[in-house]
Amino acid sequence: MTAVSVAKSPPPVSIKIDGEIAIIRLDRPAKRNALNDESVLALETAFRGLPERVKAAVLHGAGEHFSAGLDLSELIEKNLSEAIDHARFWHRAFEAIEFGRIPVVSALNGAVVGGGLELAAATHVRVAEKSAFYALPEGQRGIFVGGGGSVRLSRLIGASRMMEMMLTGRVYRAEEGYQFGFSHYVVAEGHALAKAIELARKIVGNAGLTNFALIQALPRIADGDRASGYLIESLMSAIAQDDAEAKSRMRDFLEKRGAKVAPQD
Ligand code: 1HE
Repeated sequence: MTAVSVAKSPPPVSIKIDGEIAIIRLDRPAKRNALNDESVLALETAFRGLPERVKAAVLHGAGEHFSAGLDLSELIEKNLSEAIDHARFWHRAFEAIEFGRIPVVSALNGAVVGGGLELAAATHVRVAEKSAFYALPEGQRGIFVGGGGSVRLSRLIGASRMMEMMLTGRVYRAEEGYQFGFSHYVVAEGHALAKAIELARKIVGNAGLTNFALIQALPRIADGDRASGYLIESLMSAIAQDDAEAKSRMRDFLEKRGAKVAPQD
């Protein structure tokens, strides 16, 4: 028997932990960070496996593009039931981001398209560089979104704009996308990662219960009926204010030690 040496491809996702912040990078720049099964599983594993001390994460892509979306070389091989499983697998992985333990800030550049846009939509704060562009080429590829886009993007940018993007192949640039809610910031080329890390540092400075309420309670309130929303809000706000951390922060302000609210750059 002859030994066959199999060249192992480098991991599609890398993780760096810097104190309370995890920096997670899509690492297939040669394929424009297209998301194959291995990448999606690695993302899920990365987000689910973060150590307790990590309180926020930053997600970005290696190279000139955040992500070219689904690795099209994989979908072509799937039958009907495999394709359903595939979408459910993406849903599970992206849920680990949107409804995970910690807030996630994404740094976007170049292509943020298809499944890459669906991934960005699962993050809580999005910082785009001027090069970022957004599209849902699924319409042109003869398919539909499968990474939770019909649920998340229809809420983020509106079902009407999502429909228009997919029907016509519209590509939005960073500045336009900013106006429509694709990103919360637009920054100069090469600055998104630093800005995302700066924002993650602010986020970890919040009380833990506030961050919990924002990522777990708020989206459910927004999705639900008003009466349930008011109920959840009253419970959540009572729980948060009862915490020693909240009481000490409020005392700090009243005793002139807390920061005032001021516009920032
Ligand atoms: C890919 C993919 C991909 C690049 N799957 N291999 N997504 C799309 O329809 C977007 C398709 N990609 C593009 O339009 C362009 O590649 C980009 C605008 C993102 C970048 O352009 P460029 O000129 O910088 O790169 P390139 O030369 O097009 O691609 C470089 C390599 O990456 C090349 O492979 P190579 O082996 O020839 O070097 C490309 O084939 C490869 N590549 N994008 C596979 N997407 C859960 S449902 C979600 C459904 C979707 O996401 S559909 C949208 C899919």
